Amino acid sequence: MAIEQTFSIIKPDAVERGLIAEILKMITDSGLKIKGMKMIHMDRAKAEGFYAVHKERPFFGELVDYMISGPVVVSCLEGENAIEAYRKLMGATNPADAEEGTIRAAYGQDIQNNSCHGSDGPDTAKTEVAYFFNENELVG
Ligand code: YYY
Ligand code: MG
Repeated sequence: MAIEQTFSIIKPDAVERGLIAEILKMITDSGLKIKGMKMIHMDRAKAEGFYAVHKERPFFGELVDYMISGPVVVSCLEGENAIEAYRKLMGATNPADAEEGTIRAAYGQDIQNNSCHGSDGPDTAKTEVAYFFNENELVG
């Protein structure tokens, strides 16, 4: 299996409730390695660019408002099959549908306040890592 990188966000609802450490522990316990990490507070343009793929969806405006409502922790994760492995660890988009043992089952509040983001494929992983990190910030 290939060593991959993926992109993760610990979203505002989780940061606000003091869950950074708990979520990072689930990530590192799963075997994923943190290559780069920082806490940021996105402005509207940054969040709109990040979620541009959803801009025609009815929830886009609220999603962007939420993503800029507070700080987030962005990271680049690395490991075997990292993209799929991290999607599995996060669980379903709607926490109500997320399997036990996943981040969203443990901490997600509703479909919007679902605590985490993870890239959905190799192309988006590359784009998303590069959208938030310079090469020299991937120090892990
Ligand atoms: O990749 P993932 O985060 O699991 O879901 P997406 O379908 O890419 O949607 C991105 C983001 O948008 C989701 O995490 C919450 C929000 N969202 C929403 O607020 N309402 C929906 N009906 C669908 C998604
Ligand atoms: Mg997605």
